Amino acid sequence: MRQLLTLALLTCAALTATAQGLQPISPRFSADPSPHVFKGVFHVYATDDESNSGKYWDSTSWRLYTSPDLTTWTDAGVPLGVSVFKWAKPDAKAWAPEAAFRHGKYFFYAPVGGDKIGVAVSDRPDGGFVDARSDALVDKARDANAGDEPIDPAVFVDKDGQAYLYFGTRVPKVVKLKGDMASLDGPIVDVQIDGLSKEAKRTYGEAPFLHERGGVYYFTYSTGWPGQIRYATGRSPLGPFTDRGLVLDYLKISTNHQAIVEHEGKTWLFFHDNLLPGGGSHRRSIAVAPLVYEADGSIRQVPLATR
Ligand code: FUB
Repeated sequence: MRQLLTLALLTCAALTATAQGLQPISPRFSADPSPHVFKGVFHVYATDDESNSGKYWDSTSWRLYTSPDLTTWTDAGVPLGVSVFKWAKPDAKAWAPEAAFRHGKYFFYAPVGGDKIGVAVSDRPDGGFVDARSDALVDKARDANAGDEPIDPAVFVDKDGQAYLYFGTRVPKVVKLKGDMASLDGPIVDVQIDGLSKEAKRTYGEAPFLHERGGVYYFTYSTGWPGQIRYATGRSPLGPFTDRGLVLDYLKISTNHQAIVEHEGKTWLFFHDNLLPGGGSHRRSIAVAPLVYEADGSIRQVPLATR
């Protein structure tokens, strides 16, 4: 009976999502997508809203979903939890994750407890992660200019091999990473976004993310709670960036968190929304939509109605 009910709910969810032009990638509540293509397979690391209390984002482990084609998705389970980090409290909350592949290793960047970012490493993308250090990579109490809330890490590796870590709530931060991908290389600096209206300037929220196309660096982020996804462009991963406009308007959810991945000449925007039955601000679901560039390199706003 329970299985029948679950099936009915899932069918209902799929229909609802189709009506909105969106399909959640999983029937499991999940958020803050970090999409990557590893060995030709999409890997999406996520905050696990299914295992939180339903009242707050207090899950203590992350979740992984994989797909060969963005249509068929597999729930690959728990790649790691905060328990990997011995310096973290066992009940520290596990928020928006990030991953990277370098030197034959998979790195996982883990915001833990809202005030630290850990880094773990593994030989495979779906598990086996161990702490890459014995302390946090970023620590609000230790590192100058780490900001009020060092969360939402995003890693960008430039063509010259230099890696950058972006993070931060309310003020976006960037810092270079050393070649080991597990140590900071220099000071943490604020990301400068020029050309914002006074109102927009006040509303930088979270979810900083960087990607590059044709020598242009695109900095995307969420404007707050609730959040639009906006973008700015620059000529260096360190900025400054100039505001270019909206990527995604408000959805029916109190947060948003985007990431962009390119594969086989196509670009995809991952984000979260409220698509599943029983969904809400702490029960989010991940969706993906094509991202289209205009001839001048500007991003066409993703056509999802404000809801
Ligand atoms: O999932 C918890 C927090 O909500 C994330 O860190 C933010 O990006 C927001 O989506």
